Amino acid sequence: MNHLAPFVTEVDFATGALSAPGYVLQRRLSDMASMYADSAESARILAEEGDRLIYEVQGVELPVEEGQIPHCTTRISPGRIGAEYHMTKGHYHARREQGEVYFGLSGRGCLVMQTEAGETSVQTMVAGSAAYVPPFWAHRTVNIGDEDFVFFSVWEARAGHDYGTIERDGFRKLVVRRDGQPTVVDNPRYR
Ligand code: PAN
Ligand code: ZN
Repeated sequence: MNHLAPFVTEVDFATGALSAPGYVLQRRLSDMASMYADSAESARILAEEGDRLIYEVQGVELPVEEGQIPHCTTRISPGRIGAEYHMTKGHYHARREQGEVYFGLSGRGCLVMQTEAGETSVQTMVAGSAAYVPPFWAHRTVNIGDEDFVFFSVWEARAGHDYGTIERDGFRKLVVRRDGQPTVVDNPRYR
């Protein structure tokens, strides 16, 4: 096991910027166009408006081994693709028995979760919300506000990310704007 020296990272709550990010990752519409229910609207935006930034992740780089605790920020820009709010891709942990903690830093979002057994949960997060993603729950975040939604995540290094299951099946629940309000609806395309 690597013996690391302690360190502190300063976090800008409004933007999620880290003082010394080990990595910065950007997800644009083209990286996830097929994940939105309104794929025709994804295609129209890409053709007419360009490849908009949906979210950015900034994290510390740690060895992938037992006992290491990676942490990062995620900033989701405000906006919608059709009725569906900007969101992360979402994933199960490759090691399903690994949970995670999210902490809201600014803005307003939803944490959409589900299990392979068919349970679903959609929780609202604001600045100061500490949300627990238990083992076995896939998780996706959605920006339901008019400003950036920013949160901090902490997980175990060996959890790993299984994106393929969600890319194939989607989430059972979507968060869409209906009558001007964020509304949770069934995903008509689920599996
Ligand atoms: C988070 C997510 C981050 C980006 O740190 O990785 O919010 O979402 P996607 O990974 O779904 O693109 C986390 O859950 N880590 O395990
Ligand atoms: Zn995760």
